[in-house]
Amino acid sequence: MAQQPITLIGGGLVGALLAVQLARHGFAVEVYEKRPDPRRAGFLGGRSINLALAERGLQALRMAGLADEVLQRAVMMRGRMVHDRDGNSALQRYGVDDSEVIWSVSRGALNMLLLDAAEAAGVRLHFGQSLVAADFDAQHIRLADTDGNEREVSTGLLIGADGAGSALRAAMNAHAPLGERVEALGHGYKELEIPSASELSPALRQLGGGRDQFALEPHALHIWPRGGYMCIALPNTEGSFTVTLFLPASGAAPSFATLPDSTAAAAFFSEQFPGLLSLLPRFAEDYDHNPVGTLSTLYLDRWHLDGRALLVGDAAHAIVPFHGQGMNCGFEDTVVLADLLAATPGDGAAVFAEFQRQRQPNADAIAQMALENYIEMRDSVADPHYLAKRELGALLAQRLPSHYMARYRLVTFTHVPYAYALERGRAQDGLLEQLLRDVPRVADIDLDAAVRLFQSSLPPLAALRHG
Ligand code: FAD
Ligand code: 8R5
Repeated sequence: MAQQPITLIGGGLVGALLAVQLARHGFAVEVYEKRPDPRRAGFLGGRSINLALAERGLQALRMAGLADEVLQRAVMMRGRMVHDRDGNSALQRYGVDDSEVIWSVSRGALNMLLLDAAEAAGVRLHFGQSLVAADFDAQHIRLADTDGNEREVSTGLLIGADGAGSALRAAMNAHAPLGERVEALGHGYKELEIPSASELSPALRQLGGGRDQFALEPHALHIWPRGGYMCIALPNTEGSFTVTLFLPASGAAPSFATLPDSTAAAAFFSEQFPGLLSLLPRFAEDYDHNPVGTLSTLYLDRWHLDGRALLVGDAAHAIVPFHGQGMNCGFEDTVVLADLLAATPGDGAAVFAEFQRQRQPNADAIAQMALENYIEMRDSVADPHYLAKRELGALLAQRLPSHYMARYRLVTFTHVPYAYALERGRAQDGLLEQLLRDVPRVADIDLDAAVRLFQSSLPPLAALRHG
């Protein structure tokens, strides 16, 4: 098989999974990863950072034969647990039943599993090798090792999976402008940790029993919506939770600018998140040591340089985190790209152009929906009109599943293109608004008439594939 070898920059989540898929298709793949091998040097002792894995990402893992192994270490999240100011909480299910759930997975563990799979598939991994420059005409890249020593290697087809701050993107952009636009959200985030219940309260350990391992309901994504900002928490397998505070970066209080240290932040938390604060014994250390992360959306006019180099994952389309789809979207990229390359291995230019043609409208759509979901999470989840729409939607989903599926479910539990979910969601939302404008209380709505309205206004839903 005389296929052109492939040079992948970045062995993160997308790079490692793409490497597995390409190697399985018979390509020779080299991966250059900036950081040391996490399986040796380690995520051990570091903070546990988790991500929500949904159907799109799961499907890509399934196709690589890795889904079961990943799910074994994942924590099921059935819905959002919304915590109000008075300390009450209520679960809003994400789907109709336990077949529609998302999964909390450890980034470190997932990355290591993918690297193992890549190596087993014959991929050659090079760690501590950071891309610093690329010569696209001569087909060379320049790499720096962890001591700063540089060397040049010749490349095959170049693919950049080196994340939101992509060095390959910078090199491509210097060669021929990609039309890069970065839109900062203006909000940042900070991570905090809720230890497992047994660590939180040694007394609980004495009582024994696995159920008390978690300080909060483990099978949920927790949200403390507060209007202009919020906290969330995702469960870890060991019984701890990773909490993330999302807040404006600057401007009037509260913002990260007005809460520069844990003293100011503790006063703020005791006012806005008192129940949560009591679960954060290391609040001061976490707040003072963990950096404020930035959030932005990346748009490019071009994802590739003819047939010579292509960007995938966050390097091509970094988005804000509020739909929990960054990794899921990147994993979906890997399946599309590996299939296109396998079908036309000799024509990089055609494959890269076709990849962008297929994926960019969908990347733009999930970028938009992720921005919208921030408003929904921090604000609308507690809004009566929003809850009425949700309730009416749930009734329609039961009565007319051929014509109504909530946008969140289309994004999270199906494989329909993101652009379709965005468009369909708009149309459905317009009809729900229309129904509730005439009859504001869901209980008073004539469901038969609602069903007829949806049937006459919208085509049946596109073929819906569930996992
Ligand atoms: P990355 O995972 O960032 O990997 C890039 C890799 O390239 C890294 O290993 C890096 O070391 C390497 N690299 C960088 N520069 C160079 C260089 N010059 N040379 C060589 N290698 C280089 N998505 C979800 O779907 N669900 C979630 O719940 C979710 N939660 C998130 C939580 C956090 C805290 C963050 C930050 C993101 C979250 N995301 C989530 C988004 C998700 O992490 C990204 O979309 C995903 O990791 C993108 O994968 P990637 O491989 O493109 O980039
Ligand atoms: N990313 C997520 C959702 C949607 C939840 C819902 C939201 C943390 C930096 Cl903010 C966020 C979701 O609509 O009820 N699913 O998965 C993951 C999220 O944030 C991740 C953990 C995150 C970047 C910090």
